[in-house]
Amino acid sequence: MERIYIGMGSNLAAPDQQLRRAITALAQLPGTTLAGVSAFYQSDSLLPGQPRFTNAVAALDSNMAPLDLLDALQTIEKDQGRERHERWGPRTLDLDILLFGDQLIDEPRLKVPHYQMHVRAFVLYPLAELAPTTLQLPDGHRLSDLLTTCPFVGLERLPQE
Ligand code: A4P
Ligand code: MG
Repeated sequence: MERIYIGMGSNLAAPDQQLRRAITALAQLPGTTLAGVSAFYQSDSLLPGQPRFTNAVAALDSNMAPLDLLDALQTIEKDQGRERHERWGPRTLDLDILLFGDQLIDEPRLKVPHYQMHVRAFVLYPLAELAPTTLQLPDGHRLSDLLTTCPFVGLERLPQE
């Protein structure tokens, strides 16, 4: 079993509903338990001219292999109507593997830790709701240090229902 953190994002077609549907799908993955979900956060897109994003992080305990999990995440994205026209285009659902236990993964299809998680408030603050701030990433970064260098700016934590 590995503790896995998944970053979720949507900026099309009722983002909150997209995330809720994705959470249900994650909980149904084989050999996997949903261990927690952060609050939802809104922020402007990093890419100008795109709708605002809703983001959240989910914690999974799973015995799936990393590439099998990536395949499963891409199937969930597809089921929820994601069309890959262009990289970085607006998306109904983006599922990224942020951390996979303490594994460093460097495969053509999969790099873990996720390459941009260190500098993204919409990843780090929801992650900090689920993981201890003493968490050390396999690349040596400590979550508490990343939070210090990445201020909570432009992020709106949505009230939970
Ligand atoms: N891939 C490699 N490593 C991973 C990983 N750890 N998890 C590969 C998931 N996939 C990984 O991803 C492209 C390829 O990355 C996959 O085929 C997989 O083999 P993609 O999801 O098809 O493309 P993408 O999402 O357009 O690219 P990417 O790099 O994930 O986009 P970003 O950098 O995440 O940017 N603003 C706000 N506020 N919130 C957001 O969530 N997201 C983006 C997207 C821009 N601005 C944003 C947000
Ligand atoms: Mg992605």
